[in-house]
Amino acid sequence: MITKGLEVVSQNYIAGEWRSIQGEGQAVFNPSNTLEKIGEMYLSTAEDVLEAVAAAHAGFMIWKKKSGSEKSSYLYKMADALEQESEEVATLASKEMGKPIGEMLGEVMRGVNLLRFYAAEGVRPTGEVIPSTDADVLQYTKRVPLGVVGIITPWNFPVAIPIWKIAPALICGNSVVWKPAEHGVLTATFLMKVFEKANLPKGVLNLVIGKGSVVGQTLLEEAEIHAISFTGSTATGKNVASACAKRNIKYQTEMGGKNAAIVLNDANLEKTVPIILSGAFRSAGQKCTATSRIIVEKGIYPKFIAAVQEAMSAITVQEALNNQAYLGPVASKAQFDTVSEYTQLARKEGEIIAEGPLKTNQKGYYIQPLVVGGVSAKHRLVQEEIFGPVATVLQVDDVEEAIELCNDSLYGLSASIFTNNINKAMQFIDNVEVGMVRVNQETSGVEYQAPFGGMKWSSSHTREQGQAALDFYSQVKTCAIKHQF
Ligand code: UN1
Repeated sequence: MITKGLEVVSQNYIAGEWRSIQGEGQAVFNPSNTLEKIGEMYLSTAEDVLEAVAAAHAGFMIWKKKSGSEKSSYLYKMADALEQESEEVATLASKEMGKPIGEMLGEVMRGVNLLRFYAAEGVRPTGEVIPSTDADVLQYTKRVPLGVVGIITPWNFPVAIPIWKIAPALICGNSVVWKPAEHGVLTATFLMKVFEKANLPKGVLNLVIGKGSVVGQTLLEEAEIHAISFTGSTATGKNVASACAKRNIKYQTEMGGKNAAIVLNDANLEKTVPIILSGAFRSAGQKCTATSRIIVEKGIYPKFIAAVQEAMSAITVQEALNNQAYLGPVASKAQFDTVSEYTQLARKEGEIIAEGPLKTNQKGYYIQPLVVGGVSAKHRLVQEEIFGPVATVLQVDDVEEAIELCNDSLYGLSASIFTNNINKAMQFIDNVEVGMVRVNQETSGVEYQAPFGGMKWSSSHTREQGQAALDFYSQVKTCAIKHQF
């Protein structure tokens, strides 16, 4: 059982069985109300990881023999089970990491859609026929699985990110060992409980709860795996990449962002401002795609600032299960401390252009959303990923300067421009150094059927979601058959 009273207890799922994790449990508290205990987290050892990997090898031997349509039917069952339990999953996830329930329900549905999208891939073409120079040779390609894939996921999308890695990994014929972030372990345990209903063969999908320094490190350095897909901080992503490169294991890292939204003089402010604030403050800014730099052309700057100030006064900061919450708390004490350092820096070295309400009537990790100006383009607030509800504003002379500032970043995940001038929008699309470019749209919330990923230090230049994900979770075999021999 994963529940003890009303609380959830983290467990491993290995070789088709639930395993209690030995050792001392740690209480998990609700970030919206730190007096409310919601469960207990137990942490695995390196042996648990090796056992899960051994189970995944056995699972792979069975799974790789399944036809595409057989794998497909398992994924459809996973989707149906998740859809049925969507409210329970969303409620637990909101309680565990503080994302408002409305947004979390949307995230769970994104998970359902991702499962169905990849289920359908089971019956789509996986290769091509390439004419040979010899008329009696049939030459073609086929995608084959990698083997056992390690999946390391963050806490900020505790449902959608695991699914957008697990679903393509499975449909390509791999088995999986999944290590979720510590602030998402209860959701991960519950999600696995839901997926158990699909009755995947034993060992095909395994869950190991634990610390990055133990579980993650064992996966990276000791376990016999064939690939790692990681989403998290750039610092950890660098370690993942170098550990995998040393072993020649295929890897994919999705890391930070410092995403800019450009507002040109002709922008429709009534529509633009709500989109920018949504990008900056929903999920309390804890998205790698969050809007964290707002670059405004000088002709519209005063009007834009006035509109932002007005809109910010309507933002609500509430506990995650409150339907009225525009944003909830940040996910954890560690997150609260890091983001608070940036808000203090903003108050000391910047000029506060607008601030949202401060929630004081409850004990939780609430941070007052801030729009900050008065800092140079090289300032830490403009260059470093904050991962909290803080956005900085810069003023520019024209679109050329806006694009230059937008590109003045280590990161290159997503960027938006707000304008109805097609020439300037195209100039932006052609010159901006990011993986996801948007016109009159938020920097976050890329659709699941489209490729997701960044340039520069935002990703390992691979792409997730959509059909692009299949490139990572499979390898191409070129086959040539000589007949009339
Ligand atoms: C989104 O913008 O819809 O970790 C998803 C992250 C990203 C996911 C963003 N990999 O925040």
